[in-house]
Amino acid sequence: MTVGTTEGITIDELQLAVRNHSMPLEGLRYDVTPIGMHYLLTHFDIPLVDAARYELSVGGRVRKPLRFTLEEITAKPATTLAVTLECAGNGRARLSPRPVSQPWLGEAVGNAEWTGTPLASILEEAGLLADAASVVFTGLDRGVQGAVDQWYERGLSLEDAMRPEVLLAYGINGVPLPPQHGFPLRVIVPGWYGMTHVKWLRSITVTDTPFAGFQQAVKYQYRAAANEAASPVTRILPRALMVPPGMPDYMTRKRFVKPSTVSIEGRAWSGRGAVAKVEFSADGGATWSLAELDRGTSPHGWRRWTHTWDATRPGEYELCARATDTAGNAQPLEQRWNVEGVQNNAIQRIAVVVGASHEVQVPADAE
Ligand SMILES: Nc1nc2c(c(=O)[nH]1)N[C@H]1C(S)=C(S)[C@@H](COP(=O)(O)O)O[C@H]1N2
Ligand SMILES: [Mo]
Repeated sequence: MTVGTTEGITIDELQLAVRNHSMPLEGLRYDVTPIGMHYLLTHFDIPLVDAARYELSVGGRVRKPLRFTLEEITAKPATTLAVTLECAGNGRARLSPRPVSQPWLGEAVGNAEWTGTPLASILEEAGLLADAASVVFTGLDRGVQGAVDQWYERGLSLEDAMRPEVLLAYGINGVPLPPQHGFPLRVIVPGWYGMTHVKWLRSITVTDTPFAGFQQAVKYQYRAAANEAASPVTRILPRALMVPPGMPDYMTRKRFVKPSTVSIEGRAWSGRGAVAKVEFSADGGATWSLAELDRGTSPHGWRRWTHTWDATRPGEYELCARATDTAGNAQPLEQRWNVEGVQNNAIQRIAVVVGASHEVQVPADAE
């Protein structure tokens, strides 16, 4: 099995990267991420679903197996929640050797407003049997991964599935889900990494044993080395990102800033507790100062942070941000390598040149 490469991005990885996109960092300026800017990750193909013929089935260890049309789901009590979604593989492409999969840099995130009906009430309607222990969500998309022919499936323990914030969502930012985000129905599990939020939901199956399918027991496992013990990927580790200041170089995205006092802004989140603090560094993480943190608009969504950077002295800088959550998790300065390249929440680093505008070297081939 290929676990990593130190070579340039392959055509296979590029193929994944152009199908699945991250959020441009300037998207951090919006409290609610515009739909087209929200990151996207689809393992196989986006299925074509006819809403008029769509049905969700609920079965397994329940008293009364049920089927719902989309109309029946949308007629149920609705909740709207702002939720930060992040792919577990965010940051993967910065590891060396690079685990071969979707080559994210650090921007596989978005904070959308999801509308749906609580999953718990659907499970209660079906009636859980005494031995119900786990809930399996199956998508309408099928493919081969790790030589296994599979429908995209993930499970949750019954306890996690019954949490009141877990939704069967049919809306994003006030409109029906677009095809790429799971039309007509998906799972939203606030606080958990992206793989949990099953799109194009076809069925919910209650089981008496934990789910052990490919995307659960084989993938989304944190392993420091191929032969080491695995621990499952679950909730999102803290991360802060900033909007890169000034203007970018087209190819390198290095920033150019005039000597001035610069307002820095960004967002921070954690699925393991509230964000407790965000720190800012202009010297590559050698010294830190506390940023100002907004209250945020949702317990499950990111929070805006700001900092005033004294960039009056010309020179080269490396800007960093670091989030710490109320559970005491802080972002590491360096990436921790692991087989799948998951849970990489090392601090963001942005190279900035501060110079008088006539000193700023804008590449001649800028398009
Ligand atoms: N059915 C299905 N659901 C899925 C996936 C998938 O490939 N198929 N990808 C998962 C992964 S790994 C992520 S990170 C999120 C991405 O959600 P988004 O594309 O709406 O941002 O969807 C999850 N749900
Ligand atoms: Mo993901």
